[in-house]
Amino acid sequence: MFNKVLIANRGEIALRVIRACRELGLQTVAVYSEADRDSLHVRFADDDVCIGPPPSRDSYLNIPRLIAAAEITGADAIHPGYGFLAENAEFAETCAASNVVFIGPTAAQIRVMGDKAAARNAMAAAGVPIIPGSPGPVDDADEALTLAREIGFPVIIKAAAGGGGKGMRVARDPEDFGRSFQLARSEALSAFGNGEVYVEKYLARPRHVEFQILGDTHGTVIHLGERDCSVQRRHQKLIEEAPSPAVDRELRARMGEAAVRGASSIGYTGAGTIEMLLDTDGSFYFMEMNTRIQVEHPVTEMLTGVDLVKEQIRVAAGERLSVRGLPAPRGHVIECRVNAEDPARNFQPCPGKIAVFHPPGGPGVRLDTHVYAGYTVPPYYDSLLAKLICEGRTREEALRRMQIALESFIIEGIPTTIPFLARVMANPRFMAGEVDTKFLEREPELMKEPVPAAVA
Ligand code: MV4
Repeated sequence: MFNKVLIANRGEIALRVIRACRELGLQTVAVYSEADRDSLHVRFADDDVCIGPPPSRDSYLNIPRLIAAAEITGADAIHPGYGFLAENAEFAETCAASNVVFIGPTAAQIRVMGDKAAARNAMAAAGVPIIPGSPGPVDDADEALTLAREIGFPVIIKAAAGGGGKGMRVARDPEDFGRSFQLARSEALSAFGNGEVYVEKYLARPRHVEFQILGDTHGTVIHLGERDCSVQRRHQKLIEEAPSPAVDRELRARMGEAAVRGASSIGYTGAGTIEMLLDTDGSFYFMEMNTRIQVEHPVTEMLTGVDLVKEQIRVAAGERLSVRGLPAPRGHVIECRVNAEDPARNFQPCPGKIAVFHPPGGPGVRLDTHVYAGYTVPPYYDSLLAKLICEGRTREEALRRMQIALESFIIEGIPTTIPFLARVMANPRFMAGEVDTKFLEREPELMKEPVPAAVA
């Protein structure tokens, strides 16, 4: 087992990893930019290193500085968290070359899953259902149109180097195709420096259902059930829940078996997530594989009782998984991401000083946050303030606890998405579990602050 772990991240996930390290009796090293000097992850770590000015490229994304921080503090492992360098194969390789263990999968596994077309092919080879589409990238418009006709319209054109919804264009019919194809290619080229695109059958109202995977270096690969992440805005997940209202035991077994088969086919080690699209007819298809711990990992932790971050650390140290399979499900879990954004102003980020902070609590309530009264949210990084997770014996109980927790969650000094989240939790379609990836598109009034009732 390691002696000292450097957390190459900030915010709530840095605190989360520090907690897991402390439970395992490991020393911790925090790295921080000048903007994060007063952050709690610096305060709670055993050691800390300032790695540069606020811009991420000069701090949290700066590989030489992170490796140097590990060397001067004697860290023998690095946990990348999520975002930043968590899925950067070069970082994983540089750690290995510097004799620092990268807590995550191998660079090769990161690389293959980072190329969306290569990932599709790897999954297809493992017999995982993939969305009907082109066998690989297509660069000729006429060839692509012929493929689209074979697949059947509507089709979606996706960037091979893309992901997270960037560089995607839907073509409704042959007349629409040429323009959509060229637009997707030019967007992919400008966004990723790689204009390669591929064509898929377009699913009109899919759910985003993802399976949590754990693999160790002794050949064991398991899944820990699914999370339904369909409530998204511009491909940013806002609300996640488990189990999915649309997945029953039989479907869970089939999807889970496919997810494990896909991960096993590349000998996956560590924590990972197989993202799938679940169509309205119950058919499911591989979408992407994330080779990191995800923001929404607490949903699975609260449903299964498995500490995913401790599992990551144990696996990286060569130990076996401490869980052998999916524990008997217990109840229901919902997570809301609380962001420093203003729903009334198109969710624009609102950094600034938090004047008042009162966290919710009570049975079944977990809050993962790094903020506190007096903390100043910096403008340089993502706007996540906290993850509020509520569990219950039933979905109704988890939902009720979430509604009450949101009402008692006080943050003053900056706008937050709490009022918006409270509206979603009271929305009849959400309460009925009738959501898919277009849910927010169909409920535009959720984005608007209700006009205060006229004073009589
Ligand atoms: C799709 C799709 C429908 N059909 N692919 C969005 C981001 C990236 N992960 C892939 N995405 C989609 N791919 C086919 N063939 C719809 C989406 C999609 C989506 C997927 C999951 C969660 C939210 C979404 C929002 C818009 C579109």
